[in-house]
Amino acid sequence: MTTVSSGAAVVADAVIPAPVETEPGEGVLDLATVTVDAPDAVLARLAGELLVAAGAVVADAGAPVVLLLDPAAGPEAAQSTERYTLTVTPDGVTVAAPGRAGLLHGVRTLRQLVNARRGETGGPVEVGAVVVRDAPRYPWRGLSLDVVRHWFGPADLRAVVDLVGSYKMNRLHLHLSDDQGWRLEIPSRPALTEKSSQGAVSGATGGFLTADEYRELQEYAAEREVVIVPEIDVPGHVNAATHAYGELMPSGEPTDAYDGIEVGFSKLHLDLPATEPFLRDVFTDVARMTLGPWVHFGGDEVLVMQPEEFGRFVVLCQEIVTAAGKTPVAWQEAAGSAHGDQAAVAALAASGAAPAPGAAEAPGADGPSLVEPGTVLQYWDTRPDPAPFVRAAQAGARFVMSPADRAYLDMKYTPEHPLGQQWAAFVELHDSYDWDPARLVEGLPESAIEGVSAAIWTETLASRADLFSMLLPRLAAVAETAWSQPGAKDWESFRARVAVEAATWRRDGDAYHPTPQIDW
Ligand code: TNX
Repeated sequence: MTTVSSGAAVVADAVIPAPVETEPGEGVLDLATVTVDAPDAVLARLAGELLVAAGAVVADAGAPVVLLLDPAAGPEAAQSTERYTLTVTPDGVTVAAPGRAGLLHGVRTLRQLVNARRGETGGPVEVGAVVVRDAPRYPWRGLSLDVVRHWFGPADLRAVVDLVGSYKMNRLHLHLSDDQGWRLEIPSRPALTEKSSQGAVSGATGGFLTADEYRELQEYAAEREVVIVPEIDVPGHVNAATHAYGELMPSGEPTDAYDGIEVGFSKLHLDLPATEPFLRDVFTDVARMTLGPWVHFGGDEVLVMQPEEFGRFVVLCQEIVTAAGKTPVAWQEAAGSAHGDQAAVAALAASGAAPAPGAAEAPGADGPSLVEPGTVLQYWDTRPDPAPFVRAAQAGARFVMSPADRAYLDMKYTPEHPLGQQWAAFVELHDSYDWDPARLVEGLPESAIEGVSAAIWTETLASRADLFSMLLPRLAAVAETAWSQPGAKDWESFRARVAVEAATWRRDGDAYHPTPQIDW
């Protein structure tokens, strides 16, 4: 980070994720009253809202905040379409960017600069003169959110969109089906939500997005340059589906509803006549209802299926999603890796279930990869042998990195933490900050890495406060790992910036965990 500090300039102490380049100037701009000028009315409204949140008033005659499209904006040589240049002088603000994402990012940076000067007690709404030139390291910077184990409805989801957007993250991946519930209306398969949407873990109340609510959420996110990535998890994690449709079971009988938190016990059966039509109906509907280019078909933790059948599911789901016009996304197992927790696999096999995949016999383990070029694999379990991932990358797969011991924000901060799980690690703020996505998987070329996603599973998280207290402050750490170049990251600087940003969380009433790693 080429940051030069000067007097009151607090750029280096304010902006998360750390920008590429900042150059403090002379003087201060009063932003108590602003006039926003933007290429379209939506951008003008959103920029106004961000500045109002920072304490400004939007009026016809205030300090000019001008958003303008400019292909030359951003750091020299930056290629990302999300790059921007923010210029503050004592006379006004200009945000220049080649596209609307960069314009929003510039305003998000400005919001943090104002917040940093304003502090807790509501000091003057102003910003020091500065030029910030910025661009992301990776194109995919996201959060994966489980809305099955506990249900989070449209208002919570909009709050999450705002949160991820504020740290310049641009994907919200929603885990919409699992053993405990089905959370998205599927017009061709109405029983999924009629029969399987009301449950959740430990008898909690479920819910689902209607097709209209799903569209509205995607539009809300798209305005903020956040793409919703829907996940329907198959061929495991499917008890909500087999509860709704008995034809998906060899017995023809629907399975019982499930409100526990075990994983890996349920599965579809590819050789039943009902299975492929079910997959085609569901994924074709989801693709039709989805504005963004991706559909996630899951593929994780099928602990009770033969590798050969699992491989055929992977091939079929890629084909269906692609035929529906979307790019497939799947968990890392689709590369043919073994499940990392061999003890769990053995226990399930011993319980009478079918033998589970082992590393040697997993599909694609030593033959050609089953993954098609362009398919996005989400890496989460750091235990398996990396060879299948390297082969998938050679076959053209793209990788989104969600290492559970760093980026799973449902992991407890410490052994004493009241919420969360601990199977992967205790993940304190420093753990979620101090890692490099390009150095996780031995032999995986950096060019195969599409980006980074934090993930939060909600077995133990029942309210928005639970959720946010696990996300904050760690989401900010993952956001910086996804956006900022390794050389721009600095733990001490990050600690200071988190303490500054916390004023915003307190003002907005957002729950966060007051980790002792920060001088709050
Ligand atoms: C593993 S991560 C899962 C989820 C659980 C999570 C809990 C992944 C692809 N599968 O089903 O909710 O652990 O941390």
